[in-house]
Amino acid sequence: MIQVDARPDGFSFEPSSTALVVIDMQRDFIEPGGFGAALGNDVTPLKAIVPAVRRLLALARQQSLLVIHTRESHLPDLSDCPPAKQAHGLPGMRIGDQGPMGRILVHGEPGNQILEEVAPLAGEWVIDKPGKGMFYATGLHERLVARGISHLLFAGVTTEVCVQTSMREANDRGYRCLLVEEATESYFPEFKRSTLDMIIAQGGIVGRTARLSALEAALH
Ligand code: C5J
Repeated sequence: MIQVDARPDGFSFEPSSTALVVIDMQRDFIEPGGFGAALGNDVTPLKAIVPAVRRLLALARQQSLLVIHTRESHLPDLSDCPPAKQAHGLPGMRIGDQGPMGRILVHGEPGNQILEEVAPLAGEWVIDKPGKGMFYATGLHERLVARGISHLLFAGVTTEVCVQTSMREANDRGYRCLLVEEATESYFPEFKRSTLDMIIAQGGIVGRTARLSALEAALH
């Protein structure tokens, strides 16, 4: 059993029943010139977590953890995008509109791809999700149950949207969850801080958080 020094208290897991989930490390959210930047966000903090996500991926691969990558991604005909979701956002910058890196959040478009630096390797799972959370309309829970996965380590962007939603969905389904602090980021520093605080409040109401160095120390 691996024991990690975490907040608000320790996190223990067996590598064989644990997966690393890397949420939405997509060009459109992270690269200058993508959709996130076009919305007026400073993408620099998101780009800055790439080395930490790479370290985490290396650790997971070394320990033969299941590695899962998600993409926020819709079918080209948007049949999997509820009208209410599409209606959100600024006119001309909505899901399916032509963005700076192809159609926004549409499968197969250049901006929808995962950054090369953290690209999936053969055999790793890539989940295209039409929601913010990774369980909605993806069949992922059934696949994880079949694989005997009970513990999830989380990384990716953005902390308070797709990462937190996925972690809450996972908590409700009975997974034990740990968010790696330096491997997640938001366009809004105060939202990241608040999300970490929310996760660990009340005895770790939706999971635990830990420094990457604590996970590395536990696994070496
Ligand atoms: C957002 C995400 N922020 N991946 N998506 O819309 O968090």
